[in-house]
Amino acid sequence: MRRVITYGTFDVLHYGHINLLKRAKSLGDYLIVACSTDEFNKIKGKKALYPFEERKKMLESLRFVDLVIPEENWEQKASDIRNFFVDIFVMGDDWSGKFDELKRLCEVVYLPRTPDVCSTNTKSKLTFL
Ligand code: C2G
Repeated sequence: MRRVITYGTFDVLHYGHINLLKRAKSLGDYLIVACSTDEFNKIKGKKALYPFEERKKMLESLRFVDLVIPEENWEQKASDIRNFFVDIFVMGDDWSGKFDELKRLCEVVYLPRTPDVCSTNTKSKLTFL
């Protein structure tokens, strides 16, 4: 059982997120998604449109997501990897190199981002519909 983990806000869930999550799952058998809490988003300087509970529910509804846990700080990744016996840590390549210190604990994979879609421009497009 190869266990994969990834982290993010996943606000206004869109096909860029879905592509990332599907590819992350395809690298193993069990996908854990650490979803940024509203409090952590403040630390990240992000204001999500949807609150944590709703973003968590949407992620849990995806058949290729097996578990959603809260991401509460920058520092929890190493303990998450140990506590959940993670084999592969995955992020989009906008984070390329940023988490290489985790290579001492598990495989680290950066996947190409899906071009031309992000929560911010999705929100602005919806505003002008
Ligand atoms: N992503 C993607 N393609 C897009 C948009 C996002 O592949 N068009 C990926 C990002 O690279 C990230 C994941 O989807 O791996 C979640 O993106 P965000 O919700 O924007 O997450 P972020 O704010 O980058 O938070 O500790 C890590 C942080 O919590 C990551």
